[in-house]
Amino acid sequence: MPVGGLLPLFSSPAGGGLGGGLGGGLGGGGSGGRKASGPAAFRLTEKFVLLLVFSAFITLCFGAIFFLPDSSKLLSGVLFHSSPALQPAADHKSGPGARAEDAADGRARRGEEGAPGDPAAALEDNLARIRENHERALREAKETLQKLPEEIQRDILLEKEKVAQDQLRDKAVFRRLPPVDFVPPIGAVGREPADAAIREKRAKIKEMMKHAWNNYKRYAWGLNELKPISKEGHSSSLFGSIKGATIVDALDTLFIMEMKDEFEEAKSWVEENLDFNVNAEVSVFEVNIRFVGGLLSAYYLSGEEIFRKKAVELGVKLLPAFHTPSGIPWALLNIKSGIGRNWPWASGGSSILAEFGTLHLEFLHLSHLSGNPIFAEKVMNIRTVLNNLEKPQGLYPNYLNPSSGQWGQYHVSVGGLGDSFYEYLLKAWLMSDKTDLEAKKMYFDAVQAIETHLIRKSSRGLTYIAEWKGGLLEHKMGHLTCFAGGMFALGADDAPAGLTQHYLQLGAEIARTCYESYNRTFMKLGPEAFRFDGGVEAIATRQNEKYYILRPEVVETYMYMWRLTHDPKYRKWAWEAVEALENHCRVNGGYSGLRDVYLRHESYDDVQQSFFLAETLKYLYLIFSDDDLLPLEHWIFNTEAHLLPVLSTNKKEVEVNEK
Ligand code: DMJ
Repeated sequence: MPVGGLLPLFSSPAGGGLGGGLGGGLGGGGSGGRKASGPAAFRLTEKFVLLLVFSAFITLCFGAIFFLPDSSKLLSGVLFHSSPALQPAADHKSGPGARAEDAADGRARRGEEGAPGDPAAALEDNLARIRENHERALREAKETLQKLPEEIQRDILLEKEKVAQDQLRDKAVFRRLPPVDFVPPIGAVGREPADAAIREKRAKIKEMMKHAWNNYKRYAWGLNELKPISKEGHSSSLFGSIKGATIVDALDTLFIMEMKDEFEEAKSWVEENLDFNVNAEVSVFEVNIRFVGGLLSAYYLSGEEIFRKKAVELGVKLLPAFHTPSGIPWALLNIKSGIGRNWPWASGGSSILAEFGTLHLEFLHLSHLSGNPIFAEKVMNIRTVLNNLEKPQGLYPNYLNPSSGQWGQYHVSVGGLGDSFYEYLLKAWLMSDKTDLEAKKMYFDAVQAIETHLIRKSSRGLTYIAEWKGGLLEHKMGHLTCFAGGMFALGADDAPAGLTQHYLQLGAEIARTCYESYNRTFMKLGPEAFRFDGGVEAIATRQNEKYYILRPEVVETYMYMWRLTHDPKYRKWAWEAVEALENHCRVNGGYSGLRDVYLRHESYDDVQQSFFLAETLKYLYLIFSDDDLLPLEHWIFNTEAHLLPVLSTNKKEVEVNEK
């Protein structure tokens, strides 16, 4: 039936005027010659009133769709039936004003119901979200209405002032960078090893660094990483549009290997091209450990001002990440707008322990080198929040909500998501010249809880660190977890009474287990994760855990164990790793990760990770160097193996030359 047939009131005898136009138009071509008569014949004024009522009704309907909060979702969900999976990540965006739990909520719904593609679920999902938004808006409006207008105005002014002050303070830090007396580094370059065989091995590792560097320079110069098979640049979203990750990550390795020309060309690139004034959403953790850490390290080794300047400049850019109700920083930050958010997958919109817990060392040095306490204040506040929280069985869960300041999911791990938090507690103690007693206590308390609840021995005697999920153990250990052998050994000297030998032994046992994870593969390189269940020990059982991406943690532990015990087996194991890297990861265009270390033939992932140059090759080089190269009592390695000097007590009064 034509619509015109439903609307006799609007047809006019001549088909002209307003009513005729509308009726004729809607009804199509058939009603033009019909004569209006009887009750349907209205006077002009009546017609006008009716028209007014009708247009008011239409306006109301459209208004509801377009102007109610979240109407865009209503439009896409109701009118266009778009799949939630295809919608923009707006529901995951949790800027300073948004609630982090919204993001997690959205994700949980998707995950549980398998909603993508199911229009009914999508509709329900959208309506629920609209309801939620309405309720929240009402709540907020009610709260605001209870205030006097003067109070509201004052709140707005205060908030504005706070943001402006923060911005000014952040800028001032950079503008007023004070002169600093450069302290010549201790053991920044070492002697040639006396033993010819060791000398040769060390020279081989330097040659590997040259191969990795030259290929990066040739095919990916100025980009973040190299694709050694495709022979082109590789960009990771971790750094947004910040460029040059490999250059900054490699600086200190080039320096200690005395690759002077390469160091100079890297320095020139930093001077001319390293640019942080970009519109980039970055991982605060990754940018801190690689870029801030790499620049600080290059400064402390070379004394070149450009590195201090760039490190502080970048540090300032990261400060808005801390603008959260608890001061626990966001994981992701747009360094132009200063808007932060968390990973959409993180439990309950939480920040991640290993991320916000791995800023401490670099931020203390930023305060040290800028003469401004703001960086140190930010990381000390993280510690305060952590110390005020109840810990389940003395353990630190991996998730902490920055809005509520409360734990998220109870998942504890010394590998991914938790790892470097523990490392930084120990290193904060060591870097403070053993004055930061709070860090020491936190570290040893945490390690004690880890030993009780996570560390186990397999039936054939391999010690491993499992993962803890709300009281249940998953008998899996990640490649990342293997750094812990070195950590236990490094902390052993200061362990509570009588436990020094115990922690050295624990370090050695973890090193052995991780060595086994390498030795039980075809490639003699370790998988991403290995298990101790279903009759296997130190072997990956899941296909998606069989890859190796040039990670350093196992040789990192060998390095500490070698330095602390001089047991020759650590040099032997390290050399086996060198041979495996040469046999399976070296290609014409550099070094590549492997998709499956149990296969007989290499399947390359085609990425030369920047940490291969920053960490893996540096630790290997140190294993075949004398101990006077970067002595452990003077240098702390950040989690990306960048070098930070111990802030010894007589150096604490910043060597600032207030001229
Ligand atoms: C590096 O970026 C750092 O070592 C970090 O702590 C963990 N992941 C990689 C290397 O595996």
